[in-house]
Parts: sequence; structure tokens; C-alpha cells
Amino acid sequence: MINEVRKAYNQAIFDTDKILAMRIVHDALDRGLSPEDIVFKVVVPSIEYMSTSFGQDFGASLAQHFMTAQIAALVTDEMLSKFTSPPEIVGKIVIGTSQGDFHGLGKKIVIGCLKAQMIESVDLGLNVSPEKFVDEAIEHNAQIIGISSMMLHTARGENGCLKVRQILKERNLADKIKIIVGGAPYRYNHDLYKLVQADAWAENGIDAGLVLKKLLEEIKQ
Ligand code: B12
Repeated sequence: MINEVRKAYNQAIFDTDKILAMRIVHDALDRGLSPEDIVFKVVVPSIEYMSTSFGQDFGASLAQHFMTAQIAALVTDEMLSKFTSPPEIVGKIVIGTSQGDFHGLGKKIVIGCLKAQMIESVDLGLNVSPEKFVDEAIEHNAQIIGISSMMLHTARGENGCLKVRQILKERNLADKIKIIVGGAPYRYNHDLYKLVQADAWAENGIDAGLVLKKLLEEIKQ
């Protein structure tokens, strides 16, 4: 059934038909597909497919990308509220997009993946200042700060991860709070996370959960 749903959803997205896309998702739920499967096996692959087509100029327009993001955000929000409750939380992260960056979909997907992996996430939203990342981490007693950047200048810029690192050092928190980064620029340059002084990066939400669990272990030691 999953292939059939994915194909129908992709076509609806390609036609930027939000109503049809939502109907396909709801029908799939009624037919027994789990909210997790809908996010990870239908929505995420569809975004990746659109991103690849965009990169390779297969005819997908920016408007279609925008609609993919809009519909995916809508579906993801609804599905997240239906995710099976995890039995035990293993750690906590505050996560947002870096200052000046309004690309929020990747972050949303990461939060969904982390939720499924028993990591509690506090969504700080878009365009988050370095001070806010640190203040909120302290406020929520989070061990990890997650910074999502889709543009090179918001990843490398002086109001991104580098500044968060500086504030953590100034407040003597570098051993207690770790930083994980992610987003398109890190996928193109796997060493970029070191340049911006993060502790780690992850390519997608599933990997983010695994990397986070390692960071949590390091903090405990
Ligand atoms: C959709 C989109 C938009 C939408 C955003 C909608 C939304 N609500 O998010 C809109 C149309 C609004 C938009 C606007 C702009 N965009 Co735009 N956009 C894209 C596009 C096509 C796809 C991004 C996306 O949603 N990808 C899908 C998600 C799921 O992937 P992802 O974000 O990478 O997330 C995954 C991983 O990276 C990882 N991850 C993400 N975050 C995190 C965080 C952590 C902690 C971890 C561990 C992992 C992780 O896990 C995620 C799930 O698997 C990209 C091109 C591309 N192919 O990437 C351009 C792109 C990012 N945009 C770009 C640009 C330039 C802009 C604009 C400046 C355009 C303009 N002139 O106005 C504005 C900037 C607005 C701003 N200030 O932020 C450029 C950036 C270039 C650069 N090198 O800096 C790109 C690369 C397009 C291009 N080739 O030129 N954009």
C-alpha cells in the first residue's frame, strides 16, 4: 500500500493540489497506515524527490517546492500529534533555525524524528538569535542545542553557531550543553560543522536521533 500512497501523494504535490494531498493522507490513515509511516515513508521521500528534481532541473519549479513545503508542514503537524507516545524520554533538545533563516521544514521533520526516538524537543521556531538558543536551553534544562541552517551565510555567519559557541564558553556551559547542527550546507560540506564549532551534525532526522544519543552519553561521562 505504501508505494501506492507515495505515488498518489507525489502526483498531488506535483500538481500543487493541497486538498487532494490531504485526502490521500487521511484515506491512508483510515486504511491502517501509521502517522509515523506517513511522515517518514511518504512525506520525507516526497520532499527529497522534489529537492532532487529541483537541483537537477527536472521541471519542478520553486512554486512547487514551496507548495511541497507547505503541504508537508501541514501533514507533519497533524501526524506529529498522532505519533505514538514514547515510553521514556532519553534527553532534551531546544531547536530552531539560525538567525536570518526562515527555512523551517527540515527542523520540523527533525523534531518529528526525534519525538519518535524518545528525545524531547522544544521548538524555538525560526530566526532564532544566539542568545535565545542559550537562554532557552538553560530555561528548559536541555542538554542539546540544535541549529538548523539552510543557507551558507546563516550557517557560517557571525550570528549563527559560532556565536552560540562563544556564549556557551563565556557562561562556562560548553561541557554541559552540546551543539548539533544540520541543514543543506552541512550536507554539501561534511566538515563545515567543525568550522562553525559545533559538536556534531547529522544529515537527516533519523541520523540526528542517533548522533544525539551519542552526545548525551558524552555529557553523562
Ligand atoms: C523550500 C525552499 C524555500 C521556501 C521555504 C519554506 C519553508 N517553510 O521552509 C521559501 C520559498 C520560503 C524559501 C525562501 C528563500 N530561499 Co529557499 N529553498 C527552499 C528549497 C527549495 C528546499 C528547502 C527544503 O525545505 N528542503 C527540504 C528539507 C526537508 O530539507 P532540509 O531543510 O535540508 O532538512 C533536512 C536535513 O538538512 C536535516 N536537518 C535540517 N535541519 C536540521 C537541524 C539539525 C539540528 C539536524 C541535526 C539536522 C537538520 O534534516 C532534515 C530532514 O531530513 C532549497 C533548495 C534545496 N534543494 O535545498 C532552497 C534554498 C535553501 N533557498 C535558498 C534561498 C537563496 C532562499 C531565499 C534567499 C530566496 C529569495 N531570494 O528570497 C529565501 C530566504 C528566506 C530566508 N531568509 O530564510 C538557497 C540558499 C542558497 C545558499 N547556498 O545559501 C537554496 C539552497 C536554493 C538555491 N539553490 O539557491 N526557500
